[in-house]
Amino acid sequence: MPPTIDPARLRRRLEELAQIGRTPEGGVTRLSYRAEHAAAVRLAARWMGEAGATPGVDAWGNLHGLVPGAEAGLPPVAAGSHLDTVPNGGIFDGALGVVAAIEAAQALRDAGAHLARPLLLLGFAEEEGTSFGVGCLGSLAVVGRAPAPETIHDHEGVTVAALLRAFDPGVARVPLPPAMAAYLELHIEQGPVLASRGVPLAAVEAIVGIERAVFTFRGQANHAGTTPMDARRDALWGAADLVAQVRDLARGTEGRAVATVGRLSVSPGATNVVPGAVEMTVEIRSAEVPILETLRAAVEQAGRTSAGRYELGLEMTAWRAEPPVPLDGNVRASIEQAAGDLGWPIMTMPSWAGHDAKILCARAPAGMIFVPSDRGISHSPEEHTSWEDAARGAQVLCRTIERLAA
Ligand code: HGY
Ligand code: MN
Ligand code: MN
Repeated sequence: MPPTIDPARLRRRLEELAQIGRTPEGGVTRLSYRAEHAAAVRLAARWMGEAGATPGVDAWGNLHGLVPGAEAGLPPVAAGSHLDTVPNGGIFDGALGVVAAIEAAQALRDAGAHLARPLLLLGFAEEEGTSFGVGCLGSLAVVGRAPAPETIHDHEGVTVAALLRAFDPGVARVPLPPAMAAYLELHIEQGPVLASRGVPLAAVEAIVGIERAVFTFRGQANHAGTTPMDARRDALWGAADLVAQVRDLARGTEGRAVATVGRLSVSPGATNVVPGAVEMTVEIRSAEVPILETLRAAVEQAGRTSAGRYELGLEMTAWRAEPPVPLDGNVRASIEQAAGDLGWPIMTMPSWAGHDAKILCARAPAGMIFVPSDRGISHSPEEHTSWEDAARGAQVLCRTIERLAA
């Protein structure tokens, strides 16, 4: 019997994991290093044990589990994704890749598959960048690129170092094994392509570049009634102009870039006070470096123009830039062959979402498998992938691992 994943167990586990951090709207909020994350790590570690892996948590809260290989001294094939979510996110983003990797390990063991290589199961912390403004923090730590934990903090000023000291999921503290022969990640597409084309699978060819900066406009808080319109230095006027400029500049690239102002905070934030300061995030994404460079410069210029128009101060943080990354051609070929072995159609496409796989490329040949997102929705309680599509992705992951680890 070829290794066959158990769709019912996959669904049952994803639904159980989805209860951790459940929101009233039916979404999930699982922020790294808080209680929900510790509970998710504990649960996934138990499942890893049931699949024959020895679980551990590294110094950055990354969960890992090693299944021994038949031959000594070979670096493992790694498979997983992230356990954190955006606020009120969906139940598949990240979680599917972690649970499917565990499911694949269990199917391979139950079928007595002969894997020469060990299998390393992974559940990264802090991929979303929600809490500390650094995306893929857990996987950056694995490849030695994380900022020092005492230098990054959440919006209440609590440092990652302090949160890590208090983070105790009840799993042995063990460093991650250093080497990997390959890294595989099953993930929902989070966009509309597969669903609209009726294709059940994709092998990802590249992951877009993502650049983020914070713009702060400073004007003068003042009385909303007694301050004439021509005597105001309203910080929100500058920010509002920049929001529109960011939209128009990205639209002007005709699909070659996207840009988002995802967080904007007005202070003092009272109905009867002219805004004195506005802090807003700007994020741009493209698969093409020249586009990113041109867009970054144009956004900065738009910010300066808006600030000058309304006599505002403007502070811009340095852009935190992750360049576009091609994924490994051989790993992608193994994914396509695995889908072929199983008789399923598969296409190739870029990822407009960032993923831990982009970071792991620095450590090992990396590949990603996408399954469809219904209506292309993600980072929302409405995020949904059919259980049949989820199981199909897990089966292709299992077959790909078998190919790479045999
Ligand atoms: O933002 C992203 O692209 C990913 O979902 N963290
Ligand atoms: Mn994700
Ligand atoms: Mn996400």
